[in-house]
Parts: sequence; C-alpha cells; structure tokens
Amino acid sequence: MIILEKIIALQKKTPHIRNLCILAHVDHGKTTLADCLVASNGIISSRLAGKLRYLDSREDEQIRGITMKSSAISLHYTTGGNEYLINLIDSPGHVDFSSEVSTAVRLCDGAIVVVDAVEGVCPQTQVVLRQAWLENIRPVLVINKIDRLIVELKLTSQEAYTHLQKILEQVNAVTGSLFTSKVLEERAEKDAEAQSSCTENGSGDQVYDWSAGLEETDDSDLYFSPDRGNVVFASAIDGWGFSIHQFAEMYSQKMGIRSSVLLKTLWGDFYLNAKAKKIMKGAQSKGKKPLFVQLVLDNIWSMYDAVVTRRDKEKVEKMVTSLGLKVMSRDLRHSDPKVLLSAICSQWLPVSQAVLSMVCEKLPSPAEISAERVEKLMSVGARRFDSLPEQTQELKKAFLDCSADETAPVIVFVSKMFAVDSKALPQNKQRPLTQEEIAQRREQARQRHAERQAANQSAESPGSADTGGASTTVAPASGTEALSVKTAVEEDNKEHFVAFARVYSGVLRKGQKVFVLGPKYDPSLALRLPEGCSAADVLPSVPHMACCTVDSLYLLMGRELEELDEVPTGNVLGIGGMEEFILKSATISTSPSCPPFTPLNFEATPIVRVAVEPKHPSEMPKLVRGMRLLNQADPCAEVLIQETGEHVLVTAGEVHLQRCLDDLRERFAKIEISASKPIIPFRETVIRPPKVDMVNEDMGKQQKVAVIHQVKEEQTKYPEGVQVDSTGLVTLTTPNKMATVGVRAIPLPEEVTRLLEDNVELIRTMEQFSLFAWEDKTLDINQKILENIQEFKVKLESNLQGRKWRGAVERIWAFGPRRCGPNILLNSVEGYRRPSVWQCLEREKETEKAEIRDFDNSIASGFQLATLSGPMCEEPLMGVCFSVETWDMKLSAPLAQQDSIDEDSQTAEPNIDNQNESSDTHETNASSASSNRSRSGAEAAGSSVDCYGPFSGQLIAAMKEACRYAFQAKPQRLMAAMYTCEIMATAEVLGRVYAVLSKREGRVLQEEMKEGTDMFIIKAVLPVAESFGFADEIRKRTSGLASPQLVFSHWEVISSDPFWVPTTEEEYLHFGEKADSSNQALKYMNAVRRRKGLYVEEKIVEHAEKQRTLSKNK
Ligand SMILES: Nc1nc2c(ncn2[C@@H]2O[C@H](COP(=O)(O)OP(=O)(O)OP(=O)(O)O)[C@@H](O)[C@H]2O)c(=O)[nH]1
Ligand SMILES: [Mg+2]
Repeated sequence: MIILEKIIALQKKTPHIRNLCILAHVDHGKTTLADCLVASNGIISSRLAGKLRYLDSREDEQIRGITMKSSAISLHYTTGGNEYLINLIDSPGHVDFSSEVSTAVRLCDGAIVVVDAVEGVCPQTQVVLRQAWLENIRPVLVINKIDRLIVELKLTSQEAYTHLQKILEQVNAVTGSLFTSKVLEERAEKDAEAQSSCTENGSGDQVYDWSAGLEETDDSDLYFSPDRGNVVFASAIDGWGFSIHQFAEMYSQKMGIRSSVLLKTLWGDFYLNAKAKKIMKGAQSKGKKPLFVQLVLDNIWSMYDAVVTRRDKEKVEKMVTSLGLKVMSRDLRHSDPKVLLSAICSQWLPVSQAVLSMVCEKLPSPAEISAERVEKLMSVGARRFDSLPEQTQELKKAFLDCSADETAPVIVFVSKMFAVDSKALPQNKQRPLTQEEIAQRREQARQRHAERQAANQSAESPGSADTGGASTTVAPASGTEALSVKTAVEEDNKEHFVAFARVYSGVLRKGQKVFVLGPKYDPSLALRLPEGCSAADVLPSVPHMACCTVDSLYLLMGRELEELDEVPTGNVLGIGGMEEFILKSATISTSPSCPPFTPLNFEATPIVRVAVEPKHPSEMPKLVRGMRLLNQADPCAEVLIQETGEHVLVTAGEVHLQRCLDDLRERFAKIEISASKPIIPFRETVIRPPKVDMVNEDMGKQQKVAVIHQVKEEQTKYPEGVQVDSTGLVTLTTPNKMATVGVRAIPLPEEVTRLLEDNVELIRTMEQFSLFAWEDKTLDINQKILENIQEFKVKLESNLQGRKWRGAVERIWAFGPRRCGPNILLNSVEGYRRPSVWQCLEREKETEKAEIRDFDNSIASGFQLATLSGPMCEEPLMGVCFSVETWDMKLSAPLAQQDSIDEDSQTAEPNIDNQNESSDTHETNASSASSNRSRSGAEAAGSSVDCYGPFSGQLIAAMKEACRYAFQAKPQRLMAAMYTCEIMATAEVLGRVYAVLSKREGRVLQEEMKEGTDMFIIKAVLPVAESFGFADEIRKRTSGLASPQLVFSHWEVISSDPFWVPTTEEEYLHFGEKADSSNQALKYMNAVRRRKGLYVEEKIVEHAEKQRTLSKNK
C-alpha cells in the first residue's frame, strides 16, 4: 500500500522517472537480474531473488525456464537524496519472441543490455543492440555471470580482466558499426543537399572531404566503458554487482586518493606503485597487476576462494567483520556454500544498488526525449515529416515538452494487448479490509444479529403476522445472491485485455473521452472535422478512428495490477476495456490530428504455419473466437483463413508455435484442438537449362533412351488455342478470339531476386505513387526514400546486364504477387508505351501522358494471379520474369469505344483494393482485386456481351494461363526456406552436432573457436522443412550442452528437378526405370499437393524392379 501511494506521487515527477527494459540474448540472466531489483523494493524476499523469477508469471515460462512475454513492474529507488520511479520491463531473449522485445523497446527511454561473461556477444545481443539503436534509446551494460569465470572456467583474476576487456570490445564493436553506418548515411544526405544547392548556384566543381563526418561527430556517449559509469559487473544469481564508482568511493577513503582519480584509473592500463604511493600508467608493459585486478577482482576472487572453494570458516568470519557486515548464523552453518556467499555478497555489493544508481544517473528521463526520436515516431511510412498537416506538426512540441498540464494534449501509444484473467483484475480481487471497513462490517453483523433475534422473538409469540414478512425479506436476498454468483461465473470465463502503453504527453484519466487511432489512420483527415472538436462530440465517422471512454487504468506490477485514477505523462501503464477498439497496437489521443506512431520494427519473420481444427467439429465457433483472441494477444502471431477454409496459425518458430497452441487450448478457446504438422512454405521458380544431367554427364552428349520415356517430349498436353514454340514463347488467344498474348518466362538473376525481396517497402511506395498518379493526385514522398528508390533502380540496372535485359528496368510493368513480390512483368510489346513504374523519380519533368491501352490492368492482374500460385503445387512464384512479347487486340469498334469511355471509372478501382490490402486479407486479395476489375469490365462490355463473358475477365484468365504455360515450358524448380543457426558447443560434442546437422541436410558455413573459452561456434544453414525438432535433438544428443537458435534467412533453389525422369542410358542404369527413390523435390511437391487436395501423380509399383543398382544409390 505504502509503495502504491509512493509510486503515484512519483509518477507526477517526470524528471525523476526512468522507463527502461532489460535486453539480452536468451538465458543471459535478464529475469534473474530483474528479481534482484524487485527484491530491493521488498516485493519478494531477497533470499528468493534469482530462484523465483517473479516476472516469469506464466506457468510455461517457469517450466521451460525462458521468458515468453515481456512484463513490466514499477519500482522506486533513492539515490543522492533524490527519489526515482523506475518502470522496468523484462523482455524475452529467445528469437521466437523478438516481437515482444520490439513492443517493450518502443515504450522505453533506456535499456539495460545484459551480456553473459562466458558466452559474450551472441546473435540476439547484436539484434537487441540494433533494436535499441533503431528506436533511439540509450543503453547501459551489465556483464553478468562473473561467478562462472571463477567457478566454472577457473580463470585467475588477471585472466578474467583480459576476458572482460575482450567482451567490452565486442559489444563496442557492434555499437560502433551501427554508429558508423548512421554517420555515413547522414553525411551522404548532407552531401546530397550540398550538391543540390551547389548545382542551383551553378558552381561546377566541388571538393569532397571523405574523411569528414566520422571524426567530427561526438561518439563518446555511445561506447560502454567502466570509467564512464555505464558498465556494471555482476553475478545476479549470487546477488552482487558493482560499478567502479563503488570501489572508487571505498578506496578513496581507505587510501587517501581522490575518487575522481581512482575513477579514471581503476579501469585501464594503470597500476599502483606502492613505494611511491602513486598510480602509474603502463601496467601491461611493466608486467604489473592492473589496478582493477588488484583492488577489485582480487577481493572477489578471494571471497569465492574462502567461501566456495576452501570453505574456510575462520577466514570468512574475518572477512565479514572487516567489511562490517552481519551474517546470520543459520547462513554461516548452511550446507550449501552458495547461500552463505550470496548472504555476504548481496550485503557487500548489492547488485540492485549498482544497477539502479547507474540507471538513474545514465539513462534519460522521459522529458529528455530528442527531437530526432519524436520525428521518427511521428512520420507515417514514406511521408515526410514536413508534409504532415500543420496541426500535426505542432504536436511535436507537445512530445518535447512532455508536460502534464491540463492544456497539454493527451498522446498515448499502445504497443501490444495482453490478456489477463478476470480474477487478476484489481476490481475482482479480494483485498485486505481497512480498519474502518472491518469496524463497519462488525457493526452490520451486530445489527443483523439483533434483527434476527427480534424476529425470532416475535415468531415465537403466536399469531404474529410478521413471520411472512420475515420470510419475504429473506427470499429476494438469496435470489440476488444467486444472480450475482452467476454473473461472476460468466465474468470468470471472459478474457480481459489490457493495453500495454505509455503516456507521451498530457494526463490520461479514467472516464476521459479519447480518440483511438489505428495504425493506418491518416491525420490529414482530421482537417475535415470541425475545428477544436473533441472525442466527446458527435462526429462523422473517419476511417481507422474511433472514440471511446477510458475504462480503467492500471499500474503494472509484474503479476499484479493496481487500479489508478490518472496517469501523467512519461509513465508506462495498462489500460483496460480497449479490446473492442484496438487489435494489436494503436495511438490514443485527445487531438484528432495526432499521427499514428510508426509501426514497430519486428525482427522475426513469421514462417512456421500450422492448420488447426477442433477435436469436435461442433466446437468450431469456439475455435474461431479463440483464434481471434490469440491474434489480438500476440504481437507477431498471424491468424488466417485460407481459401480452402483451413484455419491457419502463422508463428515465428517452434517454441512460439508451442506457446500459441497452449494459449489456444487452455486460455482462449478452452477446447481440445488438433494442429496439423507444420505447413512448410515453398516457392516455385524456373532456372536456366542445366548443363549436366543427374549423373553429372554433359547434357546432349548421350543418346536419349526415348523408348523408355517419351513423357518429356509430350507436346499434346497443351490444349487448343495454346501454342508453344521451341524457345518457350507461349501464345494464347482468348476464347472470343479478340485478343492474343505472347509470354515468355525468364529466370531472374539471383541478386535481382534478392534485391526485390529486400526492397518490398520501396516497391510498395512506388506502387502507391503510381496509383495516385492514375487519379491525377500526387503523393509526397520523403526525399530519403526517393534516394533509396533511385539507388534500388541503379542496382537493378547493374544486375540486369546483357543483351537479353537491355532496357529491361525501364520496361518493368509490374511486380508480383500482391504488387510487390519478387517477380517481374516486363513490357516487351513492340511499340507499346505505358507509364513507368519509376515515375515517382521523374516528378520534376512533367510525365507525358503515355499511350495506355485498354485492359492494361487486366494483363497485370493475370500476372498477379499467376505469380500468386504456380503450377507445380500452387505455391507463390519467386525470381521469375514474365516478358509479354506480343499483345494483339481485335476489338470491334463499338466495344473499344465503350471501354475507353469507361477507362476513368475503371482506373479508380485499384486504389480501393490497395487501401484495403492488409496482412490478414492478403491470402485472397489478388483474386478479389481481379473480380473487382472484371466487374467493371462487364459494365464496359455492356453493349456487346458475348457468350464468353466479360472481356476483361477473359483477358485476365488468358494472361494467367499464358504465364503458367510459359513457366512450365522452362525447367521448373522448388525453392526451400532456409534457417541460419548458430550453435555453441564444446569440443566433445562437436561431432554429434555435425551428425545431426548432416542428417537434416544442413550445411555448415563456418566453424570457429570462441576466444578465451573452449567453445566452438558453428554457423550453419538448415532447410525449414527439416528443422522441426532440431533444437530438441541437438540438446538431447549433446546432453544440453549446445542449443541452437534458428532464424529465417533466405530462400534457396532445391537443385533436383521434381519432374525428372531418367532419359539416358546412364541415368536409367543409375536410378532404375521408376527413379522414385531419391527425388527430394518431388517428395516435397507431392506432400504440398496432397495437403492442398490437388491431384498427385504417383506411380504405383506394378512390377517391382530387381534392385540391381541399389549399391550406387545414395
Ligand atoms: N552462474 C550464474 N548463473 C546465472 C546468473 N544469472 C542467471 N543465471 C542462470 O541463467 C539461467 C537463465 O536465467 P534467466 O534469468 O531466466 O535468463 P533470461 O535472460 O531471463 O532468459 P530468457 O528470458 O529466456 O531470455 C538460469 O538458470 C539462471 O539461474 C549468474 O549471475 N550466474
Ligand atoms: Mg527471462
């Protein structure tokens, strides 16, 4: 209670608030450290700190020992006479949950980055440093698990010092590379500006100073160094930790050296010259003990030596008294020396004090938010900050002021929604009664008792009319009780969602009316609303905006929630009753011109999908509801209903999947469900004709054994109206014979595919620009993004060289599927000119209205459909270029006229499609787009409807078919999704790690020894298809010594041809006539086809072959 009041008071003192999260690689000790900090506030006992893992409140978190959800707690801390409020968020370290890290980082101003002293910088450490960097929040460092250096690695204090130096170097190297790339970027920007102003002035030559920038920019704040006070050395499990400040204070009294001198010299190449009583430089070259070793590490080492290794009671007691500590005798007698150790150390060097005072001193308060960060938070997508409406730009000041004034607009960002049991809500919790309440109740009870006695007495007296009265008063009472019990049960079953949020400006109050702005809200729409309106007014409906009343506000206290009446600016909080208005994230404001915050940076790609269904089909509605709730409660899980009617769950990895399924079973749907095996995504592509066949012989050398298989040469499989020439050009005519298209499929170079994949956002922006241009509107694009587009174009050009690709980049018609995918539609129709996809780059020169043929859109739609699902197993295409080489129209005159009149109305439509394009509908988006357009086509063809239906629909279908045949005319291949993994393993288990990897078709890229340890780091790639159970298998085979983390990396072509059949004598000898033994690609393809209910061509063994060639098979 006292804590709550104190915290409420502190919430109003913005400069004394610190919002921070703990970030690290998995298992580096975040939650353990958080325990120590929580214990310092007396919320848990300090004996249990590190064992309880208080912030891991879920059962599965406790069982598996890893954090899965980030959770927040508010603490208070006093240092230097000032009281601080610390809003602490513990985040998960496992890659599968990195989206939880994004949601945490957004709400903070600083971060504690924890690094394991033995493992050093690991992949996730780099990722979280980058995330902190991208959000412009300031980090401090805790090097944890120092005890492992003493107890496990048995390093001497001198060796440990060298080791710690290396770790610091590694961490700083990561920060350094982030910083350098940013400075270079900024410099490039400046150069570009200078250049443009230069050309305006007309002066031609300019001298570039390439060295400028890096030296000028001050980066001293950035790096971690103990003498700057932003590094703490700790062992969270043993409860101790220190920064060199503490030792500097300690020794300045003891040795009479100024603490400022000690601060500068305690870390680094300094030593103590005992004779001269001076601190000298050059410990290393003179072979002396550095000060840090002598004054700091040696003390700790001897403590461990006395307590843990030698268990020397006398020495321990001596040390304890000399440090002026008190240790309980039961700790002294405890059989586990670790108990004694932590009892001593947590008094001597309490980790919470070291960490919290560093946090208060080094991390910024919410009021110190930088203008740069504000602009970043406010710029919506590709729009320039200065292109936002004026009222919106004015809000920047509110962010910077961070004021809790009545006049300040309220701005709140919700980064995720999390589910809580209704029992856990403070309203429904039984709280201890206050003294007055107890007195009141006692009084009530006494009265009741008295009444009952009076009633009894009157009942005893015969002939009393009161009996009936008494019984009637009882009856309704029990009735309401039953009713309230019932509603309570109903309430119990209901999931409550609490929004995880932070106030950036103003004061959020209970009962206040606010606007809830979705991620796609456009602040310029606010201009249409009456000026000065508020959420309480009756307003016309605006897309992605809702008005609601703030239901309840909570203080987040780990497992508990406390109710609040108001939350002033700068605080992290929970908001109840928002589930109707917010799906995953949102912005809340009292001003309608507030922009939605930029979307969170998610590092993980959701890739593992399963189809789920209820055990009992009748429970389908419960499942649907459960999936909806799950979708809301998890920042990164996606829930889709596929065209086939399957309910699909997409997750970031195996562990995440497991957690989602558990949540669904036990929490959201509360039914038994069965999940399919993970659905593995594939891509379809074409390649250049291979030069060698399956037995590595040059193609074309041998004689084909045509007698055995003519299948390949089958020309007859093309239906009427389709012609395929020997070069793979497919010509197809619409059923009404009005139009003919000729299409060829060409494999894109690998680099181009990668470029397209990496620049999806740019392509989307370009697409949007083009759509605006159709409507004669313009879209303001950020200068930086324009430059990126230009750069992207240049890169494409340089990768599309050669005769075949001449001028190709200019002739790009569309990207697909979904208009931004890794496939290209090329306009190679002679004499046909259309607006370029690059038109946003040519804003200055008025784009001449290019000739645009009717039904241009239909061709593009056909392409979108064809690339969305390929002919092999209806998976999306990748890395394919479709070049339209001929396109003839034989339109009858009236029809043509009709269509060109109708062109205007038709062109407006794609825009609507695009607006609606959201992640949850994308499965069916392309088809709906096409149906939209065919509808307008139907109107167009109105007067002359032929028996084949609307013409544009025919053209779409013809184009789609043409693409499919063109695709099939080339050598087809499947592409598999690949994970990269880094495995840390000791030399003994290395062999087994390799065995598991090769069994699962993994490929080792790199193996190196981790400096200063006996660990090897293996980097490998592994197909997603083979990855299920991989982490478990590795852990089992190596007795838990190695545990890999899988991160989606890229798509890779599977080299074997799924349609391959032996055609040469050699191949026939090698694989046998049926050749069904070894085709991995075919197995994958058929598995997908079977799952989708498509026809699977399988050979049934009628006459088993003699297995004469088996010995050669692999
Ligand atoms: N030796 C030693 N072990 C520690 C220390 N701190 C934490 N551990 C152990 O490391 C393991 C992981 O600790 P957690 O605190 O759960 O790690 P985490 O970073 O929260 O892990 P995730 O949340 O899953 O990413 C536990 O078994 C802890 O007991 C330490 O200072 N020394
Ligand atoms: Mg944890």
